[in-house]
Amino acid sequence: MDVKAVRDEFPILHQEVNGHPLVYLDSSATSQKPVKVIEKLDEYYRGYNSNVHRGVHTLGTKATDEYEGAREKVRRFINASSTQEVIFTRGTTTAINTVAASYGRENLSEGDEIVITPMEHHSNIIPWQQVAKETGATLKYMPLQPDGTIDLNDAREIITDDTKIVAIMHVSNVLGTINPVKEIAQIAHQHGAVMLVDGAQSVPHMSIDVQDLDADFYAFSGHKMCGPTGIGVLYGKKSLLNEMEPVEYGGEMIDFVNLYDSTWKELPWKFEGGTPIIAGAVGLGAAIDFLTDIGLDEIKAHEQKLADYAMQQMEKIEGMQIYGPKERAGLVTFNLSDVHPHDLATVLDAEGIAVRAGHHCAQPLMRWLEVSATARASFYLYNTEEEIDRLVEGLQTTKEYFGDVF
Ligand code: 7TS
Repeated sequence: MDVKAVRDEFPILHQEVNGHPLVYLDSSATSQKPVKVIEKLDEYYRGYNSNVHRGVHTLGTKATDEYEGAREKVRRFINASSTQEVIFTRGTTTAINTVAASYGRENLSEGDEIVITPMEHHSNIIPWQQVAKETGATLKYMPLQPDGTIDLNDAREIITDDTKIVAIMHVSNVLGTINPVKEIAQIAHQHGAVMLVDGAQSVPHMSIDVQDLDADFYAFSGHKMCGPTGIGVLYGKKSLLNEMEPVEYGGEMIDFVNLYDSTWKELPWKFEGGTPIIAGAVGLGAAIDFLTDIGLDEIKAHEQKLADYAMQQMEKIEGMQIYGPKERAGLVTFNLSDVHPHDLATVLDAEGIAVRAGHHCAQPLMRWLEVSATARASFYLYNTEEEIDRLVEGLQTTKEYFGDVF
């Protein structure tokens, strides 16, 4: 992969921040956008902005073709068997909430169990807490190994015939752990449970085949994969989605509306009430083209190299504590002695280096790690080893600045 050529596609990267060339190491929060995506949004708004599925006028037809064309691109990208299984949502959070509010409410009752892990993002915890409270189901946590991985024996133990839903992240946004979701889905299915995978941190970085994983639901966000904000995807198996009630009611999702009752459109529109996220979907389609042209395997290999290099360099720094397993996705979460991560991120920002600091929307995981917060450097296809060198220099500067805690 020619990283320089890739970087040329991202206008935002070519700027100075606080007098230094920007080093953007916060792609797990949101990725930057290539020219192709920016231009696609521009083309949409300048050329054929119009509502979809409604009129017969030319712009409306073009917008509908582009919107539905983007759905087909998503289908191919994750190897869903049909576009009926691809529902556009606002993001991962909305996708998971949709499953909890629809499938969860309809299929859970007292005595049933939902299994998640302590490493989940809040958006894969709270919807299950809420639906458990509403239905009387019990929320259970699969334990983690000391290095932040899942032992399949623990999965076999905690998933039982009482389990109705297993909801697990594919890649941890904090630890970088790559979870064995295919194997866990198999265990879930042996017990008649359905498996939801939070793919927010996997889809942007590795090739995903939902049929091979045999996930029943798979959720992800466009903005973390070079697409616009405000668009995401809920993949679901047709047999399950067909049985589920919509969560939002209104225009676009109906077939017939009578005074006291109505019927719904077929999949996937049944779950897309209201004017859909047209520009977002069209932009996501362009992001998928961009990522596919480069190749997900190339992207994964590049990030792997960066993560290995970052770990190697960072481990040499005295007072460095890195969290998570050795085998990891392209991110490094850490603390530097007793420097508060927010102070650390502020010093790095003064050097033009953007990292995330805080609890990363994973407070239960912070408690499991016995910290209140951490810093995180996350990598994507446009990052370089030179940028990691800049990070390491920045961390040395931080040490000098807060010398008294070392
Ligand atoms: N699941 C995981 C694993 C995530 O990392 C995130 C966002 C979400 C769900 C929610 O995605 P959204 O697009 O619906 O907001 N993670 C992060 C992060 O690590 N830093 O900022 C957002």
